[in-house]
Amino acid sequence: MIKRLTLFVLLLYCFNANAQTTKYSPTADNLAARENFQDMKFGMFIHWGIYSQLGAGEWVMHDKNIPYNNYKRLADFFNPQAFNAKEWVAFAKRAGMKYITITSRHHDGFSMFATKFSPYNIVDATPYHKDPLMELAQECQKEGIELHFYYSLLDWGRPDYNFGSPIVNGKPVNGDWDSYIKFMKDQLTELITKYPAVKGIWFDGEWERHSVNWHFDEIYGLIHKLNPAIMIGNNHHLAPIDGEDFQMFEKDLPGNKTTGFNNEQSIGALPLETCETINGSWGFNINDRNYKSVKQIIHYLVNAAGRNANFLLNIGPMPNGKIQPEFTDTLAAVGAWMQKNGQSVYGTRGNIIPPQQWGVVTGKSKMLYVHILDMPEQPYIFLPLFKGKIEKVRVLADGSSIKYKQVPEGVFVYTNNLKADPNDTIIQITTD
Ligand code: FHN
Repeated sequence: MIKRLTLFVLLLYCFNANAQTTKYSPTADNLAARENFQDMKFGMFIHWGIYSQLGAGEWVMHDKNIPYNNYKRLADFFNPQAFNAKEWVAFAKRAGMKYITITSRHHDGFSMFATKFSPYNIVDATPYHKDPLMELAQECQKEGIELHFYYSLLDWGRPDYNFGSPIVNGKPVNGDWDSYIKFMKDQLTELITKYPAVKGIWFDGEWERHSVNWHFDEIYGLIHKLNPAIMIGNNHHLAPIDGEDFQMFEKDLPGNKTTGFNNEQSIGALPLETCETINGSWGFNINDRNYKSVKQIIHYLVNAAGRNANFLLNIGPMPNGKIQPEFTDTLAAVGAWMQKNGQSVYGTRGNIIPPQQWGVVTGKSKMLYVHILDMPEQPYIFLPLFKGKIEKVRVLADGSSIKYKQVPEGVFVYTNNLKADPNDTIIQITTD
C-alpha cells in the first residue's frame, strides 16, 4: 500500500513538473509584438473564399445543405481575375488600418493558398492557378502592414475530421484525428515559414467540438518554435489558454455579452481584439444592405480603444476580387477621420476610467483623450478617479482651451460653449 502511495505521489510530482516545464513563457520578441499589436488598434478582417461566388456568406454550404461534393465544384470556376493585392493593401492603409487578418482556410476546408498538403486549394483546384495570399503577404511587407492568417480548426468536408461525429476519448468516431492534427500542423508550417510579413494566427472553430483533444500545446508550441514572435489568438469564446498571445471577442465589445458568442468569456490579461462586420455578413453577401455608417464604425473603434482593445473590421470581397463601393466609400471616410484624429487612438491604451454614458477615455504617456461620443444634456462631463496634475485641457480639433475643475473624486470638464463634433468630440488633457 505504501509502495503504491509513493508511486502515486511520484507520478503526481512528475505530472506537475511536466506541467510547469511546458508552461508557455513568451519571448522578448513576442512581448514586443504584443505591444506593437496594441499600438496598431485598427485592422481589416477579410473573409474571402470559393463561397463568395454564391453571394450568401461563408456558411452557405452548411446553411443551404449543399453536399460537400457538389459544393467543391465551386472551385472549378473560381477565377478572381480582378484581385489586386496592391489595391487591397492601399485600401486598408487609406482606411487607417495597420494590419490585415485574412481567411487562409475557412470551415469549408478550401485552402486559399498554395499548399502541398491538400489538392483542394486555389492554385491546384481553380482556373486561377495563383496564390493570392502570397501576393498579399508580399505587398503587406512592402507597405509595412502586418498580416495575420485566419485558420479554421473546424472542417466540414475532410473525412479525417468527420464533421458531425460524436467525440469519444477526445477523438471523433470514424475520423482519423491524428491525421487531421498532422495536416493542420503541416499547413500552419507552410503559412508561417513561406509567407513574409505574417505576424499572427487567428484560430476559429474550436467551439464546434469543445470535448475533443485539439493538441493545442503541440500546435501552439510548433508555431512559437517556428517563429516565437507570432501572435496566437483563438476564437474559442472562452478565457485564453496557455500558449495564446491575444484574446478576441466576436461582435461584442470586451465585457459585453449581447450576441451570445462571448457569454462564457471573462477578460484576461492578454492584448484584446474585437471583430465586427461592416454590414451583417462575414463573407460576401449580395443581399445584405445592412451597412454600418461611418459614425457607427468610428464609435466602435473608439469604444474598443477605450476598453483597451483593437478593432478588427470585416469586409467580404466579391468573388472577382473587387471590394464593393459601399465598403470603399465608408472606409475612405473613416480613414479621413483617422488622419485627423488618429493620435487619440493609435498607440493609446484604454481602461483608464470605466466607460461612461457619454463615452470613453484613451491615453498615451502624459496625454489623455476624452472621447465624447454622446454629448450629455448637462453642461459638463465628469471623469471619476482622475488624480494626476492637469496642465492643459483643450479641444483636439482646434486647440481651444476648456474650463475644468479638479476635485478629490475626479475632474469636471465643462462642455458648454463647446462645438460638438457629430462623430466624436475629443478633448485632450495634458497631465504632468
Ligand atoms: O463561424 C465563424 C464565422 O463564419 C466567422 O468566421 C466568424 C468570425 O469571427 N467566426 C465564426 C463564428 O464564431
